[in-house]
Amino acid sequence: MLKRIVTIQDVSCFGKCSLTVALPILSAMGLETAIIPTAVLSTHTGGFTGYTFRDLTDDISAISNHWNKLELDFDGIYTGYLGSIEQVKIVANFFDTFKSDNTMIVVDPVMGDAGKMYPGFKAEFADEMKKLCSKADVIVPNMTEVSFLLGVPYTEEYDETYVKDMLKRLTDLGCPVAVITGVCYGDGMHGAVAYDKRTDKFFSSFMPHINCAMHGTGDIFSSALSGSIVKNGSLQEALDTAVAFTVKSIEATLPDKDKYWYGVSFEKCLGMLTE
Ligand code: PXL
Repeated sequence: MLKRIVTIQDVSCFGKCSLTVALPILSAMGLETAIIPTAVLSTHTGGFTGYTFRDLTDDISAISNHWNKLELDFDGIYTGYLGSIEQVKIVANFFDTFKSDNTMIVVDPVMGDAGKMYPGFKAEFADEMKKLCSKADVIVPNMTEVSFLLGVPYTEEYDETYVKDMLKRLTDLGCPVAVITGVCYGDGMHGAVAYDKRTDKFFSSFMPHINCAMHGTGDIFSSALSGSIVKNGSLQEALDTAVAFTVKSIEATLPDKDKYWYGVSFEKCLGMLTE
């Protein structure tokens, strides 16, 4: 039987991130994938200027109300980029309506990268995002988002002890599992580290670091992680799948990276996920 996931994030019509990445990845993994688009932008905001932004906040509750009447249920709910504090509150209500004992909620608290918030985000957004994280089963911040969620300074100089401490503090927000993405201890490896508060166990997956920052890698990672967790339930397997798929996708982009500066050529690697 197909498992069913709904992913809630924006449509960036050009540029390969959020829904245009999540939908193909989750479908390739063999999940029935429903979507709720939270906004439609002509491009993403990372490197493009003059983009359009149509807010779909009112549609989120309307879609949710219709689905509630249809008595739809989901094995997974995965949220990414949300454009306003109001949207985060509405998504929290969506969790309350659709969460059952069998629903795995993954929140990627998309807010920024490389120590900075994305355009249009303000500090108060992080407070609302913290509340959404408290309702999740798994949260997937990068180091920048960790700093906004926990109110600690952003740093690129850290060690394993620091990451483990941050993970424990993230689960204190209320979610049983936290995953930090884009972890690099300066030893030539790059990957993700996770903590499961219920068993007090840490997990990690690393591959050799590729020294090239690309847009959309976080969404690729979170999509593959969410798909794997909903399908199989194993955190270690999900980390390995998401790290390998993200790294292979980055590698596949390198030959044409100047032409495709706006996104990752993950399409070349989708076959890894269909097996
Ligand atoms: O990849 C995260 C993301 C999602 N959606 C939009 C963005 C970004 C990052 O810049 O601009 C619209």
